[in-house]
Amino acid sequence: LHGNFSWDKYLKEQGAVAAPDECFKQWMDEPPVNEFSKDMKLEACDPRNLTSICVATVVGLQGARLRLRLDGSDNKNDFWRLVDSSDLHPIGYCESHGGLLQPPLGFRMNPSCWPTFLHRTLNGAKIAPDRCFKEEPPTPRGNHFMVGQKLEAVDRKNSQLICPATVGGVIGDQIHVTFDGWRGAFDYWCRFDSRDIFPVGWCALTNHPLQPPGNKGVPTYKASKLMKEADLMLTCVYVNTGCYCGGFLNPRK
Ligand code: MLY
Repeated sequence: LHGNFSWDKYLKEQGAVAAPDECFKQWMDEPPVNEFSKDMKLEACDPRNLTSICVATVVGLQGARLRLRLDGSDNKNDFWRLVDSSDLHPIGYCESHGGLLQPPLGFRMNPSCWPTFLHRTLNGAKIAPDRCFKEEPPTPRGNHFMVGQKLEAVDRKNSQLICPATVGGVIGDQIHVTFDGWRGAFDYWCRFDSRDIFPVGWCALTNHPLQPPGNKGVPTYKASKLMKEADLMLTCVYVNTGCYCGGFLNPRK
């Protein structure tokens, strides 16, 4: 149970089934524990420039996810990663693999300031210990999703949110994630092994908030009843023929 939303009740109401756990990359039997804490620093791939590894700071935590901000970047490009994401590494990873830490895309300062900035940002910082980083789960062998199955999915336009969703389509390695109760503006296609989709119950299991379904799109029972009433109302429009009605209404009809 999550706030007022219960998957059990909802699945029954909808006559729908949850996509089986085995469809997902994410573990259900042993969800990763979030051992990070706020202000810890780590290395992360720059989501806007995937070949760069940058210094990141944990600015928020929710369930098994971290809200990250790249050091030297602004606060408008925060992003979320699971603690078992392969995009995350302890400080020192890049250097020990022969790489150099890069300034983030949109570095606020002159590029020539980067070495000094890097030195200062790490000096005396709270460094995330190795034990915080969890192994990435194995990838299922193929795409076993089926149209109509329910899941929990990250709203990529509001990536702090995880919401009830339905598989709207399956093509090759891709599934169409459609958000329950929303008209389609948030829907997206992703690979079956995406880190943005989770089995029903994942949020409850990892103590992450789950949004309730929206109230748009496919009308609920109550909404369709109201719409029928509105239709009936439209069949009896009383016109005061003494008034000027404007160009759309003929008072003589
Ligand atoms: N304020 C935004 C939030 C929409 C969230 C939709 N997700 C949950 C699918 C809006 O109403 O557009």
